[in-house]
Amino acid sequence: MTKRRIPAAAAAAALASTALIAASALPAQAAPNDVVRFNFDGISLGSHPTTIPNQGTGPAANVVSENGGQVTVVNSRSGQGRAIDFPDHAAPITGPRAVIAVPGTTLPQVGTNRLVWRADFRLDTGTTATSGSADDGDNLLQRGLAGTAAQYKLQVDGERPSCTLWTAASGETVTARLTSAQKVHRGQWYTATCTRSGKKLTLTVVGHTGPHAGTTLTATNTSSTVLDLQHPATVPITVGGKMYHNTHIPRSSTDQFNGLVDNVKVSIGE
Ligand SMILES: [Ca+2]
Ligand SMILES: [Ca+2]
Repeated sequence: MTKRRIPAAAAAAALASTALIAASALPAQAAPNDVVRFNFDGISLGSHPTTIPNQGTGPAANVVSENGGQVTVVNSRSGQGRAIDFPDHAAPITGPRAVIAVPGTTLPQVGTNRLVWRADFRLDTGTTATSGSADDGDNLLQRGLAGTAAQYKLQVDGERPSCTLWTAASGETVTARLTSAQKVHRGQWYTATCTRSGKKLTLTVVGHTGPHAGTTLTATNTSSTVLDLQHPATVPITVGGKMYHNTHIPRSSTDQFNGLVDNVKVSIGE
């Protein structure tokens, strides 16, 4: 029995290792179903770009600004080239905001297909958003808003990563969220990946630096039906905050992500 158990354990360890790599690495080549892929490499260090090249099949992104906000190209974690630094926390409604937006006009619908959306992130240290301020959320990646036709979202509000799906047609919201005991650490790099497959929603968070380095945290939830995600063409995919439609940031509740972002991907279908 012992001889059988050891290979099984080794195989399980190898599988776990493979899964960790799959969850944390962005493959060098885009897959046909990747509509968004940003690695931000090749953009000049220290620059404030207004457009972002898309290595996926979707269109290039625009940087949309309010109150003079801008994004800055900075060094990513080791081996990951460049990253994007979003505006620092600013509680007032007049604070600078900036969001990366992929126009929705030619984006394919998700429908009931498998959907994967992910990003690497490092939350700023220091000031945290206080409840009720105009900058009290940290939205990483999404298409659509709650209460509109459809939404998929990855956010890190309160240092607790979560994935959310919503459709008006079903009237259902499903969220997979880490527990309060699994909060991520500010100033450290993570990869957060949301996967919707059938009724199942899975969040996987892999730590790269700091106390969570090499640690994988997961959360799952299940919807009552397979949510059929249908977005109006005017709704963009956004990185670093919310937008009402292709040109407008909600100033009162941008949910501006305050920190660094890299290796963004949205993949529709198998
Ligand atoms: Ca990069
Ligand atoms: Ca914020």
